[in-house]
Amino acid sequence: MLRPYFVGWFPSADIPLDPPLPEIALLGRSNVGKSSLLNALAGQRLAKVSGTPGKTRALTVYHMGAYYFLDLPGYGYAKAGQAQRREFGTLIARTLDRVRLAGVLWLLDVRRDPSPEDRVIQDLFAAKGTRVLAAVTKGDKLPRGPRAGRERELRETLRLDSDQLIMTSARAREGIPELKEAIGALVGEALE
Ligand SMILES: Nc1nc2c(ncn2[C@@H]2O[C@H](COP(=O)(O)OP(=O)(O)O)[C@@H](O)[C@H]2O)c(=O)[nH]1
Ligand SMILES: [Mg+2]
Repeated sequence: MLRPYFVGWFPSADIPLDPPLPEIALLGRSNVGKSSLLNALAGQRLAKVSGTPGKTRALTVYHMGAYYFLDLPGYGYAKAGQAQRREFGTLIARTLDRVRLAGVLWLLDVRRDPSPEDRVIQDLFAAKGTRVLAAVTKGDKLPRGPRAGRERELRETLRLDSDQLIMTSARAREGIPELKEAIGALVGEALE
């Protein structure tokens, strides 16, 4: 199989991608563990893991073999200004409008309750009719018992189906095969 690779960094969401393949947008609040999960899925260091949030400002595209990841900047960065937030809102909305978008991989930190911004984003998914696959990140930060309870709790508050939410840990490499399978299903549905 082709190794995943970085395609490019784009200032706007209306860029054509060649060859045409199903696309999955990657979205979550900044510092949620997006780069780490992306690297775990790719099996190599594609994205830079950083302790400093708010770095990515545009769309970063990765070729993943059967599909593209469209990596969006993390939202909820406290130091982002009004103009930047507005620009970012437009980038997300336009990305969700892309014709080949199979769905969104939405990342949620295991230790945090969904924020008001998470709710706004979820409303946007509903308004756009975007298929959602939620990955809970940093599962290793909770012992197994509380982790299972947390998983159930998140599924209930966010009204997600059981196959729509997957517990992962990039650090412990847990939930990665399950997540790959769920992404494969989403990509497969887009091709039907
Ligand atoms: N314990 C733990 N920490 C993680 C995990 N994934 C990411 N982190 C940490 O969370 C911080 C942000 O990670 P990063 O992948 O850069 O998140 P991003 O800002 O969403 O791209 C870094 O300090 C990572 O080391 C994980 O699975 N477990
Ligand atoms: Mg990152």
